[in-house]
Formats: sequence, structure tokens, C-alpha cells
Amino acid sequence: MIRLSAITPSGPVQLGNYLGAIRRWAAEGTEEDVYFISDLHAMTTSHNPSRLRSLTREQLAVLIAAGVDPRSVAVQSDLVRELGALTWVLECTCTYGEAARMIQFKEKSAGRSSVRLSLLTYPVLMAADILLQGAHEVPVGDDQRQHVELARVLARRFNGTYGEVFVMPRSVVAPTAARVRDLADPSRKMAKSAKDAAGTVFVLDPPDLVRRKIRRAVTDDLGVVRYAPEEQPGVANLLEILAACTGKDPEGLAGSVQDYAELKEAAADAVIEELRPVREVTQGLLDDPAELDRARAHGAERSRERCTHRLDAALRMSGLG
Ligand code: AQP
Repeated sequence: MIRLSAITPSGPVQLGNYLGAIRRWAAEGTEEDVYFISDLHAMTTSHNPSRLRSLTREQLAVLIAAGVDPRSVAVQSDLVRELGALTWVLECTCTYGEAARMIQFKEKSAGRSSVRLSLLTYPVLMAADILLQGAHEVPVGDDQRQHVELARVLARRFNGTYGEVFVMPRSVVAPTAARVRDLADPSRKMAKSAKDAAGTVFVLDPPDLVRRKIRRAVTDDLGVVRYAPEEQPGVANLLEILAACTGKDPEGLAGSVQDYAELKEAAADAVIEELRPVREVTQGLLDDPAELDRARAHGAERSRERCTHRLDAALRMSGLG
């Protein structure tokens, strides 16, 4: 059974990516799974080429340092030729209406005078990611479910029109892991590309910076440490972060700390300890380009091997070559 997940190098890896996804990929992933660093998806909005390249490399190092099986990690653009070819075939299987209906496209394009065409078509590229690897399951949140549904529609249509090539993928609800909120604005989730980095803990932030950001986290003026996400979102966020790093439950933790200052120190200590080995190993990998290059080449080769026969069949059956 192949599961496919991805992380987009739209900014440096942040604590939410790590606690909500990467840590789980390391604990539960198998070498059969595919973890893509989706650098092609990062180009759907304005991007800086050298920043994209270095963020891609950094994410690769973080995933491996966090313990994700390197055999299952691949950089999406290392398969750009295969993905480009299948994306074209799938675009010729998809209608404009189906692409334009995607809620993410509507949201991300709303109010903009100029939108890259790839923002409209990237769900088709995502379908190519999924179908080319023969993924059975795609764990996603609500925002991506519609894209996996499109991949199913395209697989069904292609198989029905030209012949059976693609495995039918299904979206599965990503297990509820920590949903980390922005420290400066707990009404939003923590995000790599947040405009204000004060509310975002990056996995590679040095410990003193992590502590400073957590000390400055927005709380409230109620002055009681309770786990009440609706009334006290800032405090609840700190309790959830502390819980995710210590394996305890947030309600229990609420009773064990006296005040906000103590909660913040405890959360900072726990986050620093949780991230320390990942940060150190990532740094080692980034300092040893040859090892990282080897891991990258190996991951690319594996995912290419897995998809070549399917791509060849899709091209042949749709009348190409
Ligand atoms: N705050 C979060 N809490 C828990 N999980 C999170 N993830 C992201 N933010 C949080 C999970 O990280 C994985 C990779 O995310 P992604 O790169 O595919 O896209 P994203 O969700 O859009 O991530 P960001 O950090 O918020 O990036 P930007 O700023 O570019 O939008 C996913 O499994 C995601 O659920």
C-alpha cells in the first residue's frame, strides 16, 4: 500500500509542519510511501529561484534528519520530465470547468489582478504526482480533499477512455495531529510563509530565538491557565505545543502550571529539546552536500523506477509515440 504526502518549499519548515506532519511521517511511514518536496507547486505564485533551490535542499535535509525513511523522500522536480509529460496528458483529460471549480484556486486567485496559469492547473500536476506513483492513499486535510477527488475523476476518465493504467487513489483524513497556531495571532495556523516571522517557530531557529518567540506569544488577560481553545486560543495553543512535545494531554498540563510565564518557559524548553536533534542533524547534512546529493539521487531514482512503466503506458494508450 503506497501513501503519498508532500511538503511545499514555500518557506522554511516550521513547527506545525514538523509536529503535524513530518514527525508522523518519520514514525509511521514505510519505504513504500512517497514523501515529495513539491518544489514545482511552490512556483505557482511569485518565487525567487535561488531561494526555492535552497529551501528545497533544506526541506530534504530536515525530512531525513527527522527520521523520514530517505528511500521514500523525493524532490518533485527531479521527476519534472515524467510529471510534465503526464500533466499534459491529464490536462487533455480534464476540462477547464473542473479546474476552475477548485476552491483553493478561487481563494488564492481572488482579488489578484494577475494570476499564474499554473495556479489553475496545479491540481492536475498534483493528480500526476499521485497517479504516476500509483498511490493508493493520500492523507490530506479538508483544503486538499477536492484535489484528490479531481485525481480520481481523471484516473477514472483516463482508464475508461483509453484503458486501465492508473490505480484509483483515495483521500484519507490525515490523522489528527497537533494543529499549531501562529504565536502572534492564534486565530491563524502557523505557516511557513507567514508575513510576520515573530509568530512562527522555524525548525532551524536557534534555541534562544525559539525561546524569545514563545515568551512573546500572545495570550489573554484572563490570567488562568485552562485548556479552553475557544475562549483562550493563545494559551490553548501553548498547551497543545507542550502536549505534542511531551506526549501528555493539554488538559492535564493546564493543571500542572501556575501562570502564563511558567507555561511559556515549559513550552520553550520542550520545543527546544524536541527540535534540537533535528536541527543538529539537518545542519550536519547541509554541511555535507555529497551525502545529501546521494540521498536525493537515490530518492529520485526510486520514484522514477516506480513510475516509468505507467507513464509509458499512459503515453502509448493515449496515442503518443
Ligand atoms: N500549523 C500547522 N499545524 C499542523 N500541521 C501543519 N501543516 C502545515 N501547517 C501546519 C502540515 O504540514 C504539511 C506540509 O504542509 P504544506 O507545505 O503541504 O502546506 P501548508 O499546509 O500550506 O503549509 P504551511 O506551512 O502553512 O505553508 P504556506 O505558508 O506556504 O501555506 C501538511 O501535512 C500540513 O497539513
